[in-house]
Amino acid sequence: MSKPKRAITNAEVARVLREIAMLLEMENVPFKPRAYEKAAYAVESLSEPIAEVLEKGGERAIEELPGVGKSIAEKIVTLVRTGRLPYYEELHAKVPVDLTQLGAIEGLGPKNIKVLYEKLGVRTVEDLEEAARAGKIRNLPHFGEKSEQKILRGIEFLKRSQGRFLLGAVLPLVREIEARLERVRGVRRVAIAGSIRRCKETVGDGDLLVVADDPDAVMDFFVNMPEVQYVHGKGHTKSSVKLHMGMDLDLRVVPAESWGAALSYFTGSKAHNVALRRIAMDKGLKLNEYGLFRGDRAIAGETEEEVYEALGLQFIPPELREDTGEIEAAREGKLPKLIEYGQVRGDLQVQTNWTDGAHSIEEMVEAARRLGREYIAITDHTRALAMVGLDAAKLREQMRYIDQLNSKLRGFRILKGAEVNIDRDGSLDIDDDTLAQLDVVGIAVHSYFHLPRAEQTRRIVRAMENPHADILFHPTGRALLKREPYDVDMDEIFAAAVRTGTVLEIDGYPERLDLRDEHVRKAVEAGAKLVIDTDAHSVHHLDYLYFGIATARRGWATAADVLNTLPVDEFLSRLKGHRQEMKSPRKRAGARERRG
Ligand code: DGT
Ligand code: CA
Ligand code: CA
Ligand code: ZN
Repeated sequence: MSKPKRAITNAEVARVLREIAMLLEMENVPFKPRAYEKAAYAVESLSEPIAEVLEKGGERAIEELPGVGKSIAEKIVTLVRTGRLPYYEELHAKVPVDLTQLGAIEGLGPKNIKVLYEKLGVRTVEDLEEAARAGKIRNLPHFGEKSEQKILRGIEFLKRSQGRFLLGAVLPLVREIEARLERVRGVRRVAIAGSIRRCKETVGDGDLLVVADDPDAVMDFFVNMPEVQYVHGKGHTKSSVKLHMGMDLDLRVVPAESWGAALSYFTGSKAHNVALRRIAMDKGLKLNEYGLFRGDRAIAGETEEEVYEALGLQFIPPELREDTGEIEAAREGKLPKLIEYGQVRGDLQVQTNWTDGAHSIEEMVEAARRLGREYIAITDHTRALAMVGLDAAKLREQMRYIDQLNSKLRGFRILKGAEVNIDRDGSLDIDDDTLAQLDVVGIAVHSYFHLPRAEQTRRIVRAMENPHADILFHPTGRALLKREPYDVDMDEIFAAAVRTGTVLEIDGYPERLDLRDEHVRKAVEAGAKLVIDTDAHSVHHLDYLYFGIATARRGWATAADVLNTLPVDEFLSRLKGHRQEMKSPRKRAGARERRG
């Protein structure tokens, strides 16, 4: 069967560009690998399909992408127009291995992949596992028994991650499909259910529900969408498809009078559902996806609210439905009033083209304003990081520049910040005098990820004790589906946060979501304060705030737990006041005098 020709996706183009970067690195080509990586990143960050960008704006539009020069633009054009790229194919022929999969294993860089191929013929992750289990890797130059073990752990992690997708990678598409379904004739209601509605950080498959006058028309529409690669099944009440991006998507048509019961059932989680059903049984009722029944008579089912009410529970927001205490709390009327999606006023981690971001300070400000933010902190990386970081002099130059920009702005504030590296011993890589001039000092681990637990914990706590440190960025350093967090005693971090007044970040970048939901809950219980931000490296990332807030909600956080729900002046005085009070009582008096 021949399939209709399909435009190459942004993810596929990015993948080829990344693999070129890896292949060039294997050959020790200088600079170019980084350029290809940047280009991959730019393509991936596009909000529009690259094929449409090309069609509308021609080759010029491709060249105008941040970090894309003429030569890479030409290659992208070839790839998009023909679906192939001879330049890539020639390079790949020399090391014909599954670069993306092998490269996804932590600690395995392009050069190692090349050695593994040339010495052991490793082409796939399966080959790699076999070689590692046979003890063949420890004998290679630059490898040892330790790296062999590490590779095996990396493979395990990869297997566990397989078949799951980042919420941030799937939500825009599923929402778009939701909107399209709303426009199908006879469709009365549409909702996203399942783990996506609960805002779980990764998603197995997508679940959509509709109420429709003509179910077959919806199903026809659904299985014929251009994103569909394969139809698992098509029926009158349920259809299931596989999308080109790899994820399965289920669509169910439900009766209007069962809408609430079905939405509750298919939102899950399974554990939450089981607990709800038990409560129904205890009341002599029966709960299923069609409604809540006494005998044959439905007593609730049209809305979720009435189902929870009939069960004697407060309404439970989807983000809490994991059976981790929400049902007990709802029964006692003690659910927290969760932070709302519109309540965060400012973004506190934003990178620009002063370092590894794609856009200028002005562009980030403009985009943030358009999204309704009242302030953002510019937090470019400092010195040590990958040669892109700012030193103290450059940071001071950026501060003066921001002062100038601020003097021209009305109703918006740019905060002077930095993402300062924590050195191995817990010291910071920018001097105290410079740090003292910043509005927002974020501190972060970007090196020595593998220190033993006690040492890693001590290192981070020591950095938090620096009187200038305001926020601990991405406290665990995990990369979802990619890299485990570093080994650190989080209870000690929460205690240190309270003791030193250092605020903990919920980084909303979909691959991080760090603190994660469970940690948020513990941090809040410990009495630590939080901020939610995006870690944006491009204007397209600024709406990742949504995922950060979702994580905060999944962690039972209220607006009072999150400092950047405050207007800018109050926010700053809480950030600094809290800190100085805790860290150095004398300093606080001094600051007050200076402020007059
Ligand atoms: P996922 O797709 O792995 O990210 O997680 P979910 O929660 O979306 O799970 P999924 O797609 O298998 O099912 C969607 C919801 O349907 C799930 O959250 C609860 C409900 N559900 C599915 N199967 C069962 C079941 O066997 N028993 C109960 N009580 N509920 C189920
Ligand atoms: Ca699902
Ligand atoms: Ca499903
Ligand atoms: Zn960082």
